[in-house]
Amino acid sequence: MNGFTSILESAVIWSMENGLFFAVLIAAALLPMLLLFFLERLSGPRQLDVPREESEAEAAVELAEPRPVAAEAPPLVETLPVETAAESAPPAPAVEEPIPPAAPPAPAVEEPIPPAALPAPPVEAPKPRVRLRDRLARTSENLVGRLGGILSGRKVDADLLDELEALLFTADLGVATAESLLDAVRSKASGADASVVHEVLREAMYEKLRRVESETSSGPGSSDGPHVILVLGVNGSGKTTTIGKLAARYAGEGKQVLLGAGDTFRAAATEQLQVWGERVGCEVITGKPGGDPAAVAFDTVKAAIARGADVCIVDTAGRLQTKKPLMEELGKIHRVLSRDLPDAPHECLLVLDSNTGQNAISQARLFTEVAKITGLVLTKLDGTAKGGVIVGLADEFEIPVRYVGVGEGVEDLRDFDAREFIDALFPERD
Ligand SMILES: Nc1nc2c(ncn2[C@@H]2O[C@H](COP(=O)(O)OP(=O)(O)OP(=O)(O)O)[C@@H](O)[C@H]2O)c(=O)[nH]1
Ligand SMILES: [Mg+2]
Repeated sequence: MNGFTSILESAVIWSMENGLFFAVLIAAALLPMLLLFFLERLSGPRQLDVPREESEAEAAVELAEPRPVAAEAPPLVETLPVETAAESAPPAPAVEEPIPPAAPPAPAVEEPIPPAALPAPPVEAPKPRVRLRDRLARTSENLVGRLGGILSGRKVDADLLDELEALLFTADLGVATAESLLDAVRSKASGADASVVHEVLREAMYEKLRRVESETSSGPGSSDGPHVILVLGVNGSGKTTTIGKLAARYAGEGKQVLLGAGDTFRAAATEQLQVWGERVGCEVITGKPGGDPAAVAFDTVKAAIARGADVCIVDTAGRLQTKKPLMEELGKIHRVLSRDLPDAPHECLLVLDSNTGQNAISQARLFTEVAKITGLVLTKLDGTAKGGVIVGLADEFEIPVRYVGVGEGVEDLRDFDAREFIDALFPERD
């Protein structure tokens, strides 16, 4: 080092003497910098260069992974595992390819799904109205079909009248009605061609049914305040189902409907009505299980007045017409309905299952003793051969038949129309 300094001193003296002082000064300043540079190169490759290359490769793999999903969205089963995708797609071309800006993975998730991509809600297709004739087919066959068998090619004589009597007595019309129809045949068709019997019976039955067609003015709006309907009947006759169908019909007409779960007796009866309430979109007033049904009836009318409802329909527990205390309970329910609304109930519907045949006549007899029945509903006419009972009911009670139930669907409650009913029962021969 001393040698180096003495060389430097002699060089400076020599360069000062020879006018080269400044050139030597610059060279002396550059020399340490050059030394440092070479020392660094000798100690190994620069650390910064390596990670840069690696990070580019990683970036290539990362970008190569999501792109096929975002750009092409292949089915999941065909998606290659990440490693395989990274291996099969070389990193360099993946980086070079421009990433489509419109489909980066994260924003694609956050973007709201356009409405067109949502699954369409199930739309209940409106069911075509089934012909009443098809629904009454079994009753029609039992009554009119059998008639065809005994009438063909004959005259109306004593033998034929005997056979006709047997037929009418087994057609669930009721004894009195069967006799009255037989009288009509005797007086209008004796000695005539038997084909006339068909027409005589058809018109005689129509006359009986025509008298029990209900007034169209007896519905909601015919009095001030809510139109109150009380629904009665034996177990399983179709009360709750009829209430649901009726509520749907009134709601469809734009009326505000309220239901009262007056069947506090049967477990799940309230829930059954609530299901209908949800389906129809109307409120259901409920009570405690085993509670007083009259209290529910009272609360329902009160709520209907308070809400300004157009119609309120009160369900009741099914009861055997032979159980006296249960039948007396109906009288109480009937009375409390009129506490806040003197005219209520505006309708008291007795629901009768057509399958019970002549027992429906016995039910009607006992229910009319404890409640002022204003209308009948004949249910399940679609699955029975005993629908002839409607003629017997019309004949004996002269209570309007408000509706007929011809199926379990919400659209299967029909207004009773005597002409339509007779036409369906006595179809034109094809
Ligand atoms: N086929 C057919 N079934 C009906 C009709 N009306 C009611 N039903 C069915 O009859 C059964 C009994 O009906 P509900 O409405 O529960 O009878 P309910 O009188 O309220 O019975 P309880 O509350 O037990 O007294 C249900 O399965 C209904 O779907 C109808 O017109 N046709
Ligand atoms: Mg019920």
